[in-house]
Amino acid sequence: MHALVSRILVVLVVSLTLGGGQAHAQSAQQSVILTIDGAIATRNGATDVRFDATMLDALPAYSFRTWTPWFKEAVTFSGPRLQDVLEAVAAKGKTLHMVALNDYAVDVPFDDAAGFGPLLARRIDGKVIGVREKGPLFLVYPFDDRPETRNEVFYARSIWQLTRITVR
Ligand SMILES: Nc1nc2c(c(=O)[nH]1)N[C@H]1C(S)=C(S)[C@@H](COP(=O)(O)O)O[C@H]1N2
Ligand SMILES: [Mo]
Repeated sequence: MHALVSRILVVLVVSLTLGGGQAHAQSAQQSVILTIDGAIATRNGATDVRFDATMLDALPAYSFRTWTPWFKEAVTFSGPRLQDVLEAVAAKGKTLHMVALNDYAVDVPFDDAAGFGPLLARRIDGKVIGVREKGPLFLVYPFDDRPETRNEVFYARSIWQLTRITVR
């Protein structure tokens, strides 16, 4: 089994095992950051996978520093790669329908994950991104390293306050 898949499975099994009591289940419920549903093969809910901070932080962390349209200066984004999150849930599809807390939604081509290496950034300059500052997750492309992403198409895909991905 792929190392990453087995790693996330361990985290899923541990969170399911610990989730026995109702109080525990409730607190786990509150800490859900990202829900993924649709064409996935690994689940920890009936039809979806719910990631909390521990599960996201169990994935390999990547970071890059880049200019973006949203900040005056270059900042360092860090978090798991979109590609690794998709691999962890054994996602297969063509389109990622992404929905934000503010109801903004955008369709991101599945192949962007491997093609450009965007992050599901959870931190900016080392600090967890609050909901008021585009958190808890912000899909960001490495704009400085990949000039072909420096345009409106990719800015529109750069969804912040990301809360749900449906794999289609
Ligand atoms: N959550 C969320 N992400 C979003 C948006 C939004 O409204 N909400 N707007 C998108 C669009 S259409 C673009 S072009 C870029 C830039 O948005 P801004 O110029 O309003 O900052 O962010 C993208 N990400
Ligand atoms: Mo836009």
